[in-house]
This record gives sequence, C-alpha cells and structure tokens, in this order.
Amino acid sequence: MTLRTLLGSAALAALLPCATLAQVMSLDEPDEQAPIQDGEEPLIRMNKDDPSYDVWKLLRDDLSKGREPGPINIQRLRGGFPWQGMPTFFHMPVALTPEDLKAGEVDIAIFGAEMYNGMRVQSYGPMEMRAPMKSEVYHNWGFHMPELDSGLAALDELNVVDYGNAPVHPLSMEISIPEVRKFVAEVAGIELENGNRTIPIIIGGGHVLMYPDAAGLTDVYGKGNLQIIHFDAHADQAPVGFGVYNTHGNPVRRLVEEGFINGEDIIQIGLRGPNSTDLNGVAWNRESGLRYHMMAEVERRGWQAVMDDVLAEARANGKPLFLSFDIDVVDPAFIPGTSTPEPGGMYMREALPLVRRICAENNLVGMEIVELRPERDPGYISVQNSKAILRQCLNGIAMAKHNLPDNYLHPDIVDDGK
Ligand SMILES: [Mn+2]
Repeated sequence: MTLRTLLGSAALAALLPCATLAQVMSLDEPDEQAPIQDGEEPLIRMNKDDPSYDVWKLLRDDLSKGREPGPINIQRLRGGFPWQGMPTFFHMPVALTPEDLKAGEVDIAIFGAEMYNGMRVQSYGPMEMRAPMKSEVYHNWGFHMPELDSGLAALDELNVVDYGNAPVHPLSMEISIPEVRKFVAEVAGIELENGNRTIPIIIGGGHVLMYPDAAGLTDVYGKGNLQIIHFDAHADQAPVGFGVYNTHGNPVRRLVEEGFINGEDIIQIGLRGPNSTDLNGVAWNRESGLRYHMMAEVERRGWQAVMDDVLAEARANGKPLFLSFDIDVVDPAFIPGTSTPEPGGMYMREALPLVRRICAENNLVGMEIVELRPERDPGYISVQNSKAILRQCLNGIAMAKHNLPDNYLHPDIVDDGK
C-alpha cells in the first residue's frame, strides 16, 4: 500500500487535522537535503513549513479573556486533603501571564522546565512534584502547617504560585535554551511594590537548565552581578560535549567562559563524582577562581565547619544569589531517582538546614532544583525529598521576610524550651 492510498483511507484521514494531512500528502515529493561532504560542517536545517514548527511555544490567545489579571485559585474547597482538588505545586494558585504575577504581587513563581536530549529524556520531575500522592504531608492546602524551626508557614507568609511549565522544544535543547532564558527573565523582571522582584523557582529537567536559568537572571540583574551556590555531586564544567556547546555536564564552564558569571562568584558544595569532575577540571576551577567544597573536605573538617564557610562566603559576596540545587548532591540512599547518582553524598539532615539558611539570606533571587527523574525511583522518596528541599527554601525566604537570622531556631524547640 502506498502512502497516498494509506492516507486515503477514511479512518486514518479522520485522525489527522486537515493542515497536517495536506502537509503529509506532499511527502510524495520530499524536499531532499544534500548529503554532507567531507570537511563540511553539518548544518541541521529546520523545516519552517512543518505545521508543528512552533506549536510547542505558541500561547493560547485567550489566556486573559474574561477575567481580571491575578493568580487563579483552582481549588473549589477552602480546606482539604491531599487527595482532593487539582494538583499544582503545594496546591497553590496558578498564574498564566506576567500580568497575573504583577497584579498578584507574586513573591515566588514556581514552574517546571523539561530539557530533552539523548541522555536526559523527559523526566516528568515537575509533574511529579505537583503530585500529592508522592508527598502527602506537604499538601495540606487550606491549613498550611507552620515549620517547627521557624514557627512560620511559608505558604501563608508569601504569595506563591504555580506558573506552569516553560516552553521547551520536544526534540532540541539548543532551540529550547533561548526560550527558557526568556521565560526566566520575564518572571524575574516583575517589580513588586515592596521593592523586590518575583523569584523564579525552576523545577527540572536536566542541569543544562543552569545555563538559561542563570543567564535569564543576569538579563535582569546584570552580567557579572550574580553569585551562584551550586549543590552537586559533579562540578559540571566538563570540557567535552561531543561538539555540542550546552550539555547537562558543562553549564558552569559555559556561564563563566561566556562572562555571565565570574568564577569567584561561584561556590560549589558536595562534589565527589568523577563525572564532569576530574583533576583537570579541578585545575580549571582553581584557575577560574571558584570556591569548591568537596565531600573530601567534609570528611576532613566535618560538616559544621564546611557549612559555616559556605554561609560566610555567600554573605561576604553580597551579590544577588542564585541557588542551583542538583539533587544528586544528596546521597542516592535518599534520592535514587536521578540521572547520575553518586554514592557518598549529603544526608537530608545536612541538606535541609543548609538550604534553609542559604534561602534565609535576603538576597536570594532565584533557585532551581534539577536532575529529578522519578521514573528511576520505584518508590516515592526522590520526589518527597526534593519537595522537602524546596519547602525548606520557602521556609528560609519566609524567615528573611521577618528579618530572622539564618541560624534562627524557634526558642521553644531547642534546649527544652528554656
Ligand atoms: Mn549537575
């Protein structure tokens, strides 16, 4: 059966929209691409006649139709349980446009960003982070429980929304990168009445996101005017990318070499894996002025000493802070659902207070949680622990709002309350 007679069958034609059918029919005379000659750089052409060329980034034209701008609470019941209502991040309201963020004086916009390529297929990390079943205790919308350490319920203290997912191309990271950068800058560009800007929190997706996420923030805060605290088992400055400029293994190198971030404005914590972190890479770190605190240093000096150094270094730097949290920094005993797990990592009881204290610094302007791949975890702890990291950052931001010092602990919960 030829393609044309196959398409001629009424059953198949009914499944295809008219425009798509017309497009497919023209395949009888393919627009052939010339073979690549020796010594010629391969150029992958895009087919702008493909009706799905930009469908992945087209906005609905009725996003704001018939409503005032502002966050939309899509939950019907005032109080409720994790198994009720519609899943969003923490069951919080949704926002669809920058006008919604502005009108709602939104402090924090959480959104997903899926980056696809051969080694990092779609992770469904953002969708699983919205799924109440994976972490019920954190989803009691309507009666948010205050954290014991701060005494604050961050979701009541701050205007937090689910901002959906950033547009990403289904096949190409290269095409997606500028769109994600634009999306981050759009969110971070919202000026609030209290003088702050909306904080984007990006849920990934592979660590290639660090490049457009940080670049998008520098579009708002200025090139060279951002510091990064980078949690990772790997240094992510691999010199090789099989000819591809941006990969999950090199965002740190690209950001520094392209001048978005100064090497001395980067602090790395938790490094231990050989991937993306050989001794040549360590030499590059030193030449570029990065501060790095490897697990070997924790082994020698102890956790508390290293944590104190990280906090002191960030405070001394003073620039607007972007927190890049690759969940593989945590030991795979706690987060097995990730792409490059590396044993010997941070415990959750170490990660949680450090993240809380970093986010309690007043100058946090963005955060990403990347490399979550729930399908590699037959249980639920990867999502549960990733959400705990996110929650502790929100807790820290709420502390900053109340001018609580980063090492604050509610007096009733320490020393028998004395
Ligand atoms: Mn990484």
